[in-house]
Amino acid sequence: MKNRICELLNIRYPVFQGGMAWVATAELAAAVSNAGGLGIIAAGGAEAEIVRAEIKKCRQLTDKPFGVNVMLMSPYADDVMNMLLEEKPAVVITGAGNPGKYIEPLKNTGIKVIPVVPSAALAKRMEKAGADAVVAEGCEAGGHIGELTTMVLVPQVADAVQIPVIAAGGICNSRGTAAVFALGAEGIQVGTRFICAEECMAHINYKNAVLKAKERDAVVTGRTTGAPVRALKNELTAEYDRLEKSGASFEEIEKLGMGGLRRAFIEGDIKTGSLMAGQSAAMVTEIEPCSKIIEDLFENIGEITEKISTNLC
Ligand code: TUI
Repeated sequence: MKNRICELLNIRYPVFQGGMAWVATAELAAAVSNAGGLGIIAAGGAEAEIVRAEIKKCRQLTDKPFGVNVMLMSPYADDVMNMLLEEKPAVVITGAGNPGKYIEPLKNTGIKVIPVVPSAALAKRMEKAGADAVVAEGCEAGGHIGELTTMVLVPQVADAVQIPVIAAGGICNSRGTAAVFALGAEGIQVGTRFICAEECMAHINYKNAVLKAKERDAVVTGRTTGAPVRALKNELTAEYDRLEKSGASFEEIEKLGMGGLRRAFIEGDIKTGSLMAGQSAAMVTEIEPCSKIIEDLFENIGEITEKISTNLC
């Protein structure tokens, strides 16, 4: 394929692997980049030197471009950004906040900057500040989410900016790809399906929980604290709900979640771990190599669009 995203980033397929905290390691990112997409290492809540080591590992595993996702709620976000100015990955993707102050230094270093936005208003601000593209992420996504669905967010962002838009949230197959391209996207970001990639280092229990998930299993907690998170329903999400309803403080609720991702990813604790995943978990049914996942995301797009034309007349 050849479109603005492929040309901007020098990649074969306009697909980003979501920057999932803990899940998006050097191994996963390198496998995605080697398969022609954009692999992304997630900084999550990690210290800068840990992220630097992942970048170095990724460079051992691929000579293709890859990105680093910086979660702006992390206490280490400033340190991570300073480290990235030295390491110069091809792309920095930001999430969970406004990256305004970082855009200029990153761009001056030759790094492409692609913020995740939950609204058209923020997309416009990011374009003005010099972003190269934006990821419009709907609330079908896993992890920390905004308010709007992919269906209404993507067309509004696509109309609001001239820079390319990558759609995220709920996309896990070629029908999803065709749908968001119809909404104005020029690329896709896929998270949940890559949890079940062969090259993903997540504990097998976490992968199996995604494979087993049904359509209503990826639930949102934390709406009252202002930091809603979508994850697979388990004892942890039930306890979150209970605490929220009891009027517990933000700190108390935060404490409950600490270490949850680690428990899920490393220990395979599917009861009390945080199994962040999007609504598309219900459509993920196999553990496969990244190359197969990427091919499948762009398979038969011609047939799908033909079917749309037939159904419309
Ligand atoms: O960032 C994500 N998803 C994430 S981050 C994460 S790590 C975490 N761990 C524990 C608790 C909470 C998070 C897990 N999943 N997605 C991108 C995203 N960015 N979604 C929403 C936003 C966002 C929200 C507000 C981006 C910008 C924004 O700006 C607000 C402002 O300041 O204008």
